[in-house]
Amino acid sequence: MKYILSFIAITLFFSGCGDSSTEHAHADEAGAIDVMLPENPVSVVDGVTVVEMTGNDRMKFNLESFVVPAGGQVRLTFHNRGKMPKAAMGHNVVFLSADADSGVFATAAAAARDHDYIPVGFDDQIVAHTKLLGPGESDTIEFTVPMQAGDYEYLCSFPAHMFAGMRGVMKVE
Ligand SMILES: [Cu+2]
Repeated sequence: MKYILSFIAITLFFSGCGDSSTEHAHADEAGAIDVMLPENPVSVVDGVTVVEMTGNDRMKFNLESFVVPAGGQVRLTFHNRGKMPKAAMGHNVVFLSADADSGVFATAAAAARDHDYIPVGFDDQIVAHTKLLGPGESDTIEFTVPMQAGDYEYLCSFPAHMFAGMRGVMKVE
């Protein structure tokens, strides 16, 4: 009986942690950095949409989507919260044009190691991108949102990361 009870307790413990594998459940991994992050990763300051994006060793962005006005200005800071070396777990954020095929792009990017996984010849499919970041690094970019409303995919172009879920959608309205 004692054994069964502890089994139930363990099951409850794990199911409790399960799906909430968001930032707070793993705050111990990130330490002080989490404390510095604003509660809302998207805000509007003087008409500019300010986005605080993070990536981690589990190949997750903190944002699956966000909304921006067509033709507006975005200031995005991307921070790699991971600890693994850049060569094994580098991250970037690449915003694609509305008509780009993210699967084709990611496949080409995977072969572009000498260009930090930004494939040559795809400039017309890229709205903006950050640098490829190693652990603890940050990069801030500013870009103008396209005038055309629609869904613009973003992804990490490090090999296999998009397919592992490191992707999202910028919704232009
Ligand atoms: Cu990545």
